[in-house]
Amino acid sequence: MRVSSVPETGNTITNPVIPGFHPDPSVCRAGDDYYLACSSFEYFPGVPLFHSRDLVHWTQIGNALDRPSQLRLPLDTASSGGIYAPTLRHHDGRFWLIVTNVSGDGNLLFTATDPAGPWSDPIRLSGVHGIDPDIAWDDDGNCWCTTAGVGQIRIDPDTGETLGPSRRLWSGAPGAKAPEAPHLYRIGDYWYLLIAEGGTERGHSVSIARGRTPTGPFEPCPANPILTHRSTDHPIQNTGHADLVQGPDGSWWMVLLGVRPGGGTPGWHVLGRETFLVPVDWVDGWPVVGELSSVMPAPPWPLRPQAVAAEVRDDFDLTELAPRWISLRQRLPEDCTTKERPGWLTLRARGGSLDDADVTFVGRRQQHRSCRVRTLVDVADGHGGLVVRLDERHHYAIEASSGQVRVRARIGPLDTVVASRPTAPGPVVLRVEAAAVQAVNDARTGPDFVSIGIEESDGTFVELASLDGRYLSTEVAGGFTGRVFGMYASAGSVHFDWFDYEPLER
Ligand code: 6LW
Repeated sequence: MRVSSVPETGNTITNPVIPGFHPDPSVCRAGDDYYLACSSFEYFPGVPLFHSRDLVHWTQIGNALDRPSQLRLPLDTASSGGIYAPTLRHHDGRFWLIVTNVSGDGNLLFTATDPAGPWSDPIRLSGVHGIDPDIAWDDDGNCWCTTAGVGQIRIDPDTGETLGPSRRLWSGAPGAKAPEAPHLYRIGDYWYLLIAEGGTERGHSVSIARGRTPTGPFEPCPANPILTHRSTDHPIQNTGHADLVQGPDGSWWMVLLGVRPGGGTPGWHVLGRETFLVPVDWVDGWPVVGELSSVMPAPPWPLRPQAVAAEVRDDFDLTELAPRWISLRQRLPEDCTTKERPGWLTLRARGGSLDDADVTFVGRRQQHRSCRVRTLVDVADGHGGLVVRLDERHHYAIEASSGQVRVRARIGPLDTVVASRPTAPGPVVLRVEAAAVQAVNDARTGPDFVSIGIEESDGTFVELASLDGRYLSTEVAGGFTGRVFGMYASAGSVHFDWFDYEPLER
């Protein structure tokens, strides 16, 4: 069975264009092709990269940082540490990716001739301070690196050397917190400095300033913020961290992050920050952002759905894992392999449990508010199972060991075995299902329920627990990531024959 990654209805498209934990989008165009990169935090491989021909349908073509020489995430990398906020650009025949590894290596620059990889080893930018680096070139060949704050320094992109002092450029609205996510562009007669401000929570917003040179001075747009959903009851919230791009017809568009809170008050979002698309007009030399909604008019060019849509089932028949699969901090080939038992994914425990940084884990992002995940696990040689996790301190898991399964909920300092049940000898199908709450009759209603259980040999679902999903939300757990469903090993070796991810909505 195949599912389309982005739904369309008639002449409309739906947002988010990249659902699930895909924040801080940065987009660039190379001829007829578009590429987009996102933050990845404590996960390895890092910086998921997407390709599109129409800005609407995006296919993951890889992860830019897929070798330990590019991405060092030591075991003390905190959840929501690691890789923040890339900028992706196409310049001078090459792709350039600049990111911050907040867990040690600081600002790093990578290049590639093909964005699907391989990407270079990092060029370290030890003289560039601050997160959210942007990279832009002026007509004289100067390369400007602009960071949150908002500050700017000239760099040599081939060596990573800084050239001259760092200068403060513009910090958005007086008193607004967290001016960040700068992107600098030459558009027409002006240089535009796009930023996010107000923090990445409900106050998030996008503002812009312009100047005659890449170094300013910058004049703020009188209509700032040019996009925010703060203080509204809009279903898409926390809108900010944007990047601009031209469509195939020369019209302007913005990609940005937003969240979809569910339930009553204060609203809980469980999928992390997602990537949305919105049209942009220009009036008097300033961008005017169109209405951002979950269903909006399709762009005027032909839509180009990608041939490869997300498969429901991964059978682990290939020697390499598909790019959607992510691990925690590192992926040691000897602990995670499809070669030991062909057609199965074998995970070997390193000793840690789901509460620990070094758990052997392979997962994929939850991308739909309602969805079903199933996996067939063989625990003849160990213990392990299926988890939906936000971080080490917030997860619900069903763990199999010889002859039994146990459902465990970890919510902050609380850790409870919610249910357990004997199982028949042999492999067992574990199942976790998220069901979004449709109607909120009480302000205290959570965003979804997470149902956890096993399947009998005839496919009948035996629910062992149904847990309130709010405890696996960003509003409860904090941080910058979203839910990930994963397989893990907590003792010995655990074998997974297949893993299904099935959207139960749109
Ligand atoms: C990122 C910052 C932000 O560096 O959140 O929403 C931080 N914006 O720009 C982590 O994603």
